[in-house]
Amino acid sequence: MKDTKQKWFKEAKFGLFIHWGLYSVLAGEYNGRKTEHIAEWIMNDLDIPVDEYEKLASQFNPVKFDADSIVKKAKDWGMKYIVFTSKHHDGFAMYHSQCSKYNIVEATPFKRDVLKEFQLACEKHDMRLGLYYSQAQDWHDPDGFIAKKDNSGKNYQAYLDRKCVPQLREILTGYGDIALIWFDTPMGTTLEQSKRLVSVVKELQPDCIISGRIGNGLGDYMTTGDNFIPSAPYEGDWEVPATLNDTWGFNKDDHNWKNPDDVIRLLVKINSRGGNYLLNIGPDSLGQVPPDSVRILDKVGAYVRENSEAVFGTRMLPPYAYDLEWAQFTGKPGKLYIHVLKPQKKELYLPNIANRVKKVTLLKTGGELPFSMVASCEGDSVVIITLPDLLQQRQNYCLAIETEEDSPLFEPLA
Ligand code: FHN
Repeated sequence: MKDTKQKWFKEAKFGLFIHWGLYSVLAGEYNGRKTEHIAEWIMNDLDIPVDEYEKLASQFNPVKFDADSIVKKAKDWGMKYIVFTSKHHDGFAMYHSQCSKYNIVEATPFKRDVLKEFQLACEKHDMRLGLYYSQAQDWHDPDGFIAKKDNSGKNYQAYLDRKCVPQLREILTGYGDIALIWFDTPMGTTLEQSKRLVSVVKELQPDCIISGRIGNGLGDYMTTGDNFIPSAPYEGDWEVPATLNDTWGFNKDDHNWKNPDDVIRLLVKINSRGGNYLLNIGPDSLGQVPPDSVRILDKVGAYVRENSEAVFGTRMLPPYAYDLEWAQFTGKPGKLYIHVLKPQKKELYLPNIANRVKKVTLLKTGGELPFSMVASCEGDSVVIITLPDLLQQRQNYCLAIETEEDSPLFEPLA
């Protein structure tokens, strides 16, 4: 079982992933060819030569970028941490690196250190800042790994010494408190090499936690596959990295946006199984967050704000808890939250709820709802909650069931 020993991560439940880099200039298309894969992989998937891809830097001038407004939005959406791509697989540093000129300050007309701007905005808005760093894949450095290509003849250790470790030191010393380092795609990283990366992180920032994708089982928490939700509750600290459409980096042709109602469901489903939801935005080449991402997250954020008690600090529910079409459940000791996600008629029937219910309220207002307990013919107790007229046929609201402190939230099925 993974344990970050960091209360903030255990209680966070909702974070913002930001994939932003040179690939946003291409937005999924290079020389008339469109990528069919995630847009930040376009260099690899369309075999763009390094010297051609490098030229994108001279076109990257994201004058609409505003770290403050993005962080403020994340705060409004109820997110508790941000993870920003300081360097993705393309090898381009989105901060002022001293050990590679291939960075946003020295190689672009923009010349601004966007990581510094994120740091200051996060400090201002009391938001934790985590950094994605692609430790193994680096398609720019001749010795970095490249997925799906021939990596024989590469001296990965030389790349680690020359670029990866020095850059890690830079991001861990120049940008204030870093809440976590989000390593990704370890590929051929050996156990010894992973251990070295861990020791660099912990030596510089002992409280900084490390994603599961450092490889070799060393992360402080489990990172699931992209958009993958474990089918049952999972003990310990973990996180689901997820997209709002089918790409991480900006793709002008990807309009397969998730429905906000589905995103709310996914959030509380992940929370009820014990995990955090790290949801992505991919700003465009001007630094603008796609309006569809804002539209979806505004709606999700409104739900999270109204029902924050039923999201933050919730604990994993037992495996026999419900997973219903019309409702998802989250809980804390003495409290069970019913997220009603589909319109219901006058009464809610909840079998197998632990039977020492003290009170049922509408979480948003605190208003009490009438309820009764009856024994089903199978012998277990059923809680029946009567919905007031104004809640009937409505969706996306949350009810709180208060039980005796030591009462289990659900009765195991007989
Ligand atoms: O290859 C990356 C991908 O571009 C993206 O960064 C995701 C986020 O989880 N991680 C890798 C694929 O799993």
